Amino acid sequence: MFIEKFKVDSPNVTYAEDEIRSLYRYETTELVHAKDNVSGCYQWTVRPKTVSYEFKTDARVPKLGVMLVGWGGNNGSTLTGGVIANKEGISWATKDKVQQANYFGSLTQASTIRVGSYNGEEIYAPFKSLLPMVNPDDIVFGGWDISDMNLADAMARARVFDIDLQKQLRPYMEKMVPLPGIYDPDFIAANQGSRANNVIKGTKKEQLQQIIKDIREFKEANKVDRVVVLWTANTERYSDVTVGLNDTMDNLLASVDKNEAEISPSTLYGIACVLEDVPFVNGSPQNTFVPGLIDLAIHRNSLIGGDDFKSGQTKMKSVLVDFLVGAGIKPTSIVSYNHLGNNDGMNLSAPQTFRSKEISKSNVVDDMVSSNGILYEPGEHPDHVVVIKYVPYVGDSKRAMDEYTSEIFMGGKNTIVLHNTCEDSLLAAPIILDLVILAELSTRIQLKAEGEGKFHSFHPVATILSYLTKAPLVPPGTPVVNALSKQRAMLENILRACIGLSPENNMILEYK
Ligand code: NAI
Ligand code: DG6
Repeated sequence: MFIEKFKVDSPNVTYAEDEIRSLYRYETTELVHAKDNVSGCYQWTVRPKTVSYEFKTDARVPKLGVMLVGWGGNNGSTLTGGVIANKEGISWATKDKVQQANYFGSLTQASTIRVGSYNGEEIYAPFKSLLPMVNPDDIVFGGWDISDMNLADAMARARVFDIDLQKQLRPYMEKMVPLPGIYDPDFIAANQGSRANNVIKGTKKEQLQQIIKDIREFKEANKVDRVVVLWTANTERYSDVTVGLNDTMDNLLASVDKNEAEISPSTLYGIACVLEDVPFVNGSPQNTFVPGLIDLAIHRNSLIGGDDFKSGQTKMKSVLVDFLVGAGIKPTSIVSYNHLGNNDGMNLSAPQTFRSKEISKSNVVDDMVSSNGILYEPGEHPDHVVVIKYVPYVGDSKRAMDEYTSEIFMGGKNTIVLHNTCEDSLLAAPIILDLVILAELSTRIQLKAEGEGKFHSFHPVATILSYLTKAPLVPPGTPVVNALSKQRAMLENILRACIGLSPENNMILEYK
């Protein structure tokens, strides 16, 4: 059964107009590896541990402005059009039916959580009913692009939406024109040069100052309370990480002043956001978050998150490999082939930008493999190959083909083959929505563990966004979790904790 909303009735939870508070018992374990006094051998001991936490969530939902870097790209135009269509209640004729706008594919807008059982029935509520969240219909969009094409023409160039929908969206989108962006041909494929007609001139410092000015003016012009910036521009090549250049906050800022060539456009946008205390999320695979930028974000306690939207092939991979390894089956070879014909595919046809994508698509099963020492020797890893080819004809409709070969019982082999065809931007757009909504929400949550005097926000490196990214950015020294079910459980359980609910444990003891 489905319910729209619910309220928690507990002595540990208080709801006020502007704040939700909860007292929460975090049940965890502590591991000890020590010599046993009797046998003299090293042994592992596990001690159950309970830590009391207090959460407080600002319940006042701000008017949110979202500035996309790469606004006029396929993802940017698809997201903008999709939100307008939802807000305006637009429907359009396809060859199959009259289609209504929806937010399918968005965790926050179109998924549910289990609330409990009632009269023998499982009760579910919208994910977004957990805590007060921004309604996507209310988001004001803006942003930058190195191409000056208005959003209506960009939507047509993207060839993602049905033509009847495009016609209805055009009047809303033709007046939307991206601000000039920071263009550095050294960081993206040479084939992108022809669309770069809308660029910020000057030194790196001047470009940085322009981005800061743009954010301030956007905030003022649209009367928004909060801005989130998200990179959905071209994949860049990796930048070199060098001692003295970008390894610390001070060195990075000094390098901007010195106009050092190796400071990438995406890092410049990131610095601008951190300096303005604007959450910044990277939806592409490159190493935007060089150590100096992470250092800066930590010093200023400003949210950063990334990297690279986890939209299709990798999402399947982080489910399938988790299932196989969890079932005691040993994946030994994973071969992932993609072809696509959109501008992203064209940009990725250059070796340096492809390499960024290859890295982020390749490290996505490491945690699952290392979780099973029965199947894998230390350091052993399945062969994992990623191929991406540019095929203009298929446009945004990406083909992803995967072959998983595993060793099963008694030396048997099992090969699973997947073929996925789908508009890439229709997968990415709802993920962008979730990223900005959850990034904003996460800045409204404060917590303190027992013994901590003051409330504090989450660590500025937002691991809470991991479910939505291929290569989750984590604070130094934190384990990376790629398995999709664990990522979702982490996110849902943290939001449940904010309203005093224990993690969903699936035990259903009351029926046993
Ligand atoms: P796109 O190529 O259609 O759009 C990118 C836009 O960024 C272009 O309009 C380009 O002019 C603009 N741009 C390039 N450099 C810029 C800069 N420095 N400043 C401002 N604008 C700049 O690409 P699409 O399909 O929208 O994808 C965007 C990014 O998202 C790509 O990096 C892609 O790899 C990544 N991504 C996409 C996924 C998907 O499913 N669509 C999934 C995972 C990542
Ligand atoms: C080549 O695969 C194009 C890429 O931009 C991907 O479409 C994108 O990274 C999505 O990757 P995945 O693995 O989540 O489907």
